[in-house]
Amino acid sequence: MMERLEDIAHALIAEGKGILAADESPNTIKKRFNAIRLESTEENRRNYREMLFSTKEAMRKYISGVILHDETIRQKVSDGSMLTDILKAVGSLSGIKVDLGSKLLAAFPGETITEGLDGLRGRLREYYELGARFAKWRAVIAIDRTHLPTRGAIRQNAHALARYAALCQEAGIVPIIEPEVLMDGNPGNHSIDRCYDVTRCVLEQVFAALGEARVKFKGMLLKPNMVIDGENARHASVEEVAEKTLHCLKETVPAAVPGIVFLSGGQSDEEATAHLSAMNSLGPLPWALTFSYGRALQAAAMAAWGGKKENIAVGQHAFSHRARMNYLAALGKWSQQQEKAA
Ligand code: 5MM
Repeated sequence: MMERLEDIAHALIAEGKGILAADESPNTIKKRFNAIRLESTEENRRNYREMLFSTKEAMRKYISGVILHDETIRQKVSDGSMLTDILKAVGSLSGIKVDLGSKLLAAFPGETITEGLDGLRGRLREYYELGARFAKWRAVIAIDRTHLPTRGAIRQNAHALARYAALCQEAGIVPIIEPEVLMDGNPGNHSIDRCYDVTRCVLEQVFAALGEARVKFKGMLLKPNMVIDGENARHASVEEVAEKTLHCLKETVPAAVPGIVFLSGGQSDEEATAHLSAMNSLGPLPWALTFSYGRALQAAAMAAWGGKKENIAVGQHAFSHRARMNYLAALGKWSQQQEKAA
């Protein structure tokens, strides 16, 4: 059985494979289901996730692990087995979102702090028993053209990420550290250079806090945003995003970290794939670069499924396609031709 933190981390980033982030909290999944006019009931959430997890080709070949919500890790399918048994059967690792969401940070207007440290040691013990071998904690960093984020908010979020990561490693669970500088945030009109400066400052603070908390870099993964201009001011080319993101990561992320698993953060499906592939084609790199996408892996599949049993196969086909495209991108081998050939 794979129990060393390093082995788990390596399995998550092996040979072009990446992570499916399917840990939407009730609020988030409700918004996604609203778009396909589906009520967010426990049964619909289970059916949706069962549809994804039983996509055999995608799960076996391209997805190394799935980040689950607390509800999902405890959920059973109709024959009484656990949803996580489907993951085990295809050799995919179970991960768990352990943060309790971002809340307004007192004295810092417009900024948030992620909660969930109280009682975390006990929750991690339980999640380990339930089969989780990796976890995720997302810090949300607001960005604008001039004032946000503040150093105070960055440091407080970095501190929380570090305490979370040390507790995970103590429990035998690989922490995914997700400091997300919002790409689709309001007003979303900042330049790519502003995103570079903010991301660099955030990653510097995060790695300083991780070092102080004695987190083992070899037994963790980083889930960052890409360096990109705000959603309402998109000008940068694929090459510029790839170069600036890599430059920023090389300046801040120690080579001992085995892998970087990006979030997609409001990029279109194809943008998220193209950027990842462009970065990997600029190797060799000190760490593996792959994906831990939520929206960019799921959006097409969810729309094709639409909550209907008879659409399960088309939903799975759409999911398999995106998973394969991102697998190719993680190997630096994605192209427009492959996108269209499918
Ligand atoms: C799947 O969404 C995750 C949970 O989000 P909420 O706590 O807001 O419900 C989220 O953390 C996600 O993993 C990251 O934002 C990356 O997902 P994207 O969609 O940006 O790739």
